[in-house]
Amino acid sequence: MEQKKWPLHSILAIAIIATWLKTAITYEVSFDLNIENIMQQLILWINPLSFLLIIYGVSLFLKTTKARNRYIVTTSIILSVVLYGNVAFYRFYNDFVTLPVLFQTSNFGDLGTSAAEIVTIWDLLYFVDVVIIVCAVKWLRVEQQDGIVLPQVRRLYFTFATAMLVLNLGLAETERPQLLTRSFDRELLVKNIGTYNYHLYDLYIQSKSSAQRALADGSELVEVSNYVNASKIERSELFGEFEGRNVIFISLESLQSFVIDEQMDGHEITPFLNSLVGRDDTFYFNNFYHQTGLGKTSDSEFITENSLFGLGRGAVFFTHGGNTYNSMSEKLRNNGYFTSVMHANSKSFWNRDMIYQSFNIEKFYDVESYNVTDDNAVNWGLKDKPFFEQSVELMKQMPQPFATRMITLTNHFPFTLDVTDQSIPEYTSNSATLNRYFQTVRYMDESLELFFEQLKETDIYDNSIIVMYGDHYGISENHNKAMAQFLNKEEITAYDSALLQSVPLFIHIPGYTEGGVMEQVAGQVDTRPTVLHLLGIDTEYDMQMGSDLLSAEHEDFVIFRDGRFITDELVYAGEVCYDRSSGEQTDSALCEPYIERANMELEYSDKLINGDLLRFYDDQTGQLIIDHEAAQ
Ligand code: GP9
Ligand code: MN
Repeated sequence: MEQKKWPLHSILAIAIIATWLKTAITYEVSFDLNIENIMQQLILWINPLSFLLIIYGVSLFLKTTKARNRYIVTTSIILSVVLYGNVAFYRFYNDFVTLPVLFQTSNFGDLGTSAAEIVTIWDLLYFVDVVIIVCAVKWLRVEQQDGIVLPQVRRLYFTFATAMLVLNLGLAETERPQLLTRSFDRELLVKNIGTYNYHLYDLYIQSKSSAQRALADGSELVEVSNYVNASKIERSELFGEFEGRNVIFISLESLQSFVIDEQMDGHEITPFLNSLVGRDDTFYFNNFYHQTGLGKTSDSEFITENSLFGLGRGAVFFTHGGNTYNSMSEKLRNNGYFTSVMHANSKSFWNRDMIYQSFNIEKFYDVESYNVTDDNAVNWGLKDKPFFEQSVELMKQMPQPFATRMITLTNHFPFTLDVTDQSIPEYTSNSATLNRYFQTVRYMDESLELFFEQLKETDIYDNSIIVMYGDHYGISENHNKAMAQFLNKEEITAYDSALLQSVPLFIHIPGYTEGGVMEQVAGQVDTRPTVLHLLGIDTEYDMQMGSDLLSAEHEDFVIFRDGRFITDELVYAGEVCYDRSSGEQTDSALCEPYIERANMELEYSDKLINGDLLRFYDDQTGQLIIDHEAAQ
């Protein structure tokens, strides 16, 4: 009796389902993805599907059943290898592989020796779909139809596949707005678009930057270098005054200046920081601005490290993590400092683990270095108080002099806090975000006070400089109405918004007696030369955009990443030139020369990064390395 045959394209359907299920199960058992709600779970389950429909669907363009089956089997093998590669890599590094890492073979040195520990016989299960597909091809009796697949069938098929892709991206966008433009975390990407799509995305990002890099050569550096040299100013009189001191940078999450020395419904918001304002041992800069873009905290780190701007699109930490940089940490390291970053988050967030290698930072105290429990964590992770407490213990172990950057976390959107940690009530406005913000700011302020106290109990405090700065805005323009209410204004205009980008900068120098409130108009690019000079480290050959804030020649001019700027007399925002003191629109000719300079500076900074031009530069001698080979 003639056995009933399976319908046409059964092999395709089996392949899609088998690989889909295998991938979904792999997500569950092999990666630690922190799924927080049903929506995320749903996205995780559907995200392999759109990709698999498309990649296996290519078989529909082949003319014979044999060719189609061969293509499907080959594809399933390749996909299994990719997925398994990820699983093995994840076991070792707790991270997802990126193309640059794949080609940075030195990374795998450690991997080779412990390969035996990583691989087990059970890993063959990662290829189970291949086995199923091969068996189906071999033994299943499927309707055969050679020749081209009907265009209508193909059209229907790919319409469905595209719909799945759009559904996936749409859901991901609601769950994580700006996922692809900000590209902040590999884990989030994998969670939302899946491993396979993630690799395609990574491929796209990398090929774009490699192309720009490949086309660049040292001669492009000449123009940038001329500009940088022409902008150099004399260093401050305090140059070298604090040589040999440790330097502790503290990145104050989402802290804006508008809360400093202010009250909310009669409650002081930042009592501890306020106590430093105007003190002899502290420079407090009240006219200092963040210059970050989409890369938020990571941009602030980038700017502080390199005195260059982040990029206009995406996070430079992610897109150019493998570039050559002459970072501040590297400079400090060359001057005998032990360099580190302390931040209780996963190391791959913002691609930090990778770019810190490019910055030549010796040690990254990431979440693994901290004891995080349900009790001492809130919102994004370890609360600031235990973070500082544990960090002091780690600091005691550091060789001195050291330079470290501590990155706080509690005052992060959505600004949630345990009731027991709330020292002041919520504000009352139409923005729950702003209402809570004051409470988490206050918590951060208290944690800083605690940190200072604990540090004073060690020998570190007296021998350090503590530099604290707000990393970027915390309250976006979506909360303008509530902000206007808090600031007692009718409305928040483009002019106000620009000035609201001010973040505090404190340079606290125990034992110093001539500090005070500083009104220089400045930005995060200026931090590096200022601090290096205090420590007696020269910046003559630094290819960077900042200038010493304490120098008499410092110019009152700060450029934002989006082209806005502020001087002591002007504010340029929303393509309007404002008189700074009145807030009224003024003659645009006054802004013209600054607009030009702002654009030029941003463009030069972009050029350096996109072309990876610092590989053509010797920062010890200020010489350009035009010889290509030398710069590879
Ligand atoms: C994450 C922390 C916050 O590790 O630095 O990043 P953000 O969202 O502020 O850029
Ligand atoms: Mn931040």
